[in-house]
Amino acid sequence: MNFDPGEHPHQRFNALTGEWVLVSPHRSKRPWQGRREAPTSGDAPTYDPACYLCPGNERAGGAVNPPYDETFVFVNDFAALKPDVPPHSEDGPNALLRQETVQGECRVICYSPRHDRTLARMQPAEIERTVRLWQDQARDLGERWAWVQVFENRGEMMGASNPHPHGQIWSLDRMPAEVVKEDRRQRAFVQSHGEPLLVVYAELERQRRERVVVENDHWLAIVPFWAVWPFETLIVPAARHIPRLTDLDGAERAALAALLKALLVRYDNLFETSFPYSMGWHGAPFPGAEHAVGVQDGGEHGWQVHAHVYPPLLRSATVRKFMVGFEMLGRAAARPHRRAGCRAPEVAVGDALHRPLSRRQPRNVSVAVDVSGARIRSEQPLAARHPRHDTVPRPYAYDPP
Ligand code: H2U
Ligand code: ZN
Repeated sequence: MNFDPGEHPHQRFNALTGEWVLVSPHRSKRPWQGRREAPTSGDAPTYDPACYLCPGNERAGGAVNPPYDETFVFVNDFAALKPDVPPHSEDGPNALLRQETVQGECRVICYSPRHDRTLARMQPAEIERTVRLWQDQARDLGERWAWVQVFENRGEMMGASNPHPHGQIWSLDRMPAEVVKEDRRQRAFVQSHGEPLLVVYAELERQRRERVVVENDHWLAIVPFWAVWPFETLIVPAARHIPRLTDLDGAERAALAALLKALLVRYDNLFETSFPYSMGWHGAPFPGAEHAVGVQDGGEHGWQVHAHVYPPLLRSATVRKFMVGFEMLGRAAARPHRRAGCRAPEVAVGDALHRPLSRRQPRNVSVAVDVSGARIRSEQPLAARHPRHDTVPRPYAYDPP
């Protein structure tokens, strides 16, 4: 019997974190009688008088938003990190009760005054403004903090507190654990190979073309070889070494806006819902990191800026993946979508997302049917119900309750 990555349990190495991921492709066939999520409401008003983030409204802490007409940034009223905590550290007996203060700053960033927008439903020029906002914020906070984490929780399912298009920035005086792992791996790779890990990896994926979801002259969105979440993607520069978001030039910024639009529209169209996700940017730590825990230098030469996109949906707009049990107690376990005869499970995911829908119909149907389990299997495949368009989000249609 020969090894078939679309059928046989195996593990994959996450080159970026140095951890192994368990891949069990056959598990996508299991029936689901568990929790179904409420579908996202697609009909938000353009302005919601009860929204804490809409222009002119009062926030939960009592502050009033200005009547902003592009983007708006404010200090999080319920910040997880504060800049003025008194320094303190202690270990306790046998270093069993260690604790220390952490200083930082948290901000909320509104992408648009329009309550009903999402990044997928914004014009490329508006998305570009958001990219510029990420850059400006990273530059500003990077002067004071070792690590600046730009991220977005999109949708109730991923814990977003509000549908208004917004993200967050947490910046702090040290590197978080996930970032320390990536820092070590990228540092080691550039030392032994002479080129940054993600520069080499992006080139490999660009040549193989199996896991590329969207691409343009400057960016690639790929399903990483080591993906754990069902429709996980990694956004990486395609053309050159770019350590941080703040290093993008104008063309790269415009291209990133275009790529985000194309990727997020594909996500929305896949299950005909406003696709939930957690997305965030990783790049070289700022110079302040030289003094931060576990870091000797900024590590800039090994770092390539990238975004992780982690969507929770598994087989339809209402069935999500839970990271519980073995994933909590053992190691991260991927249960990627599977298509019969497909060489590797994550390739089917890339297929489902990236092919132009008019051309891909036969393949898309097989993916949609194959990944979605018994209940959906009896439905007419999505692609057959509506002629779909790659770049325009269609009005959401939901799974019947
Ligand atoms: P999330 O949707 O990802 O939770 O981000 C919204 C953030 O906005 C959240 O961290 C903050 C919350 O603390 N917030 C305010 O600072 N003021 C408000 O009036 C509402 C929400
Ligand atoms: Zn709003």
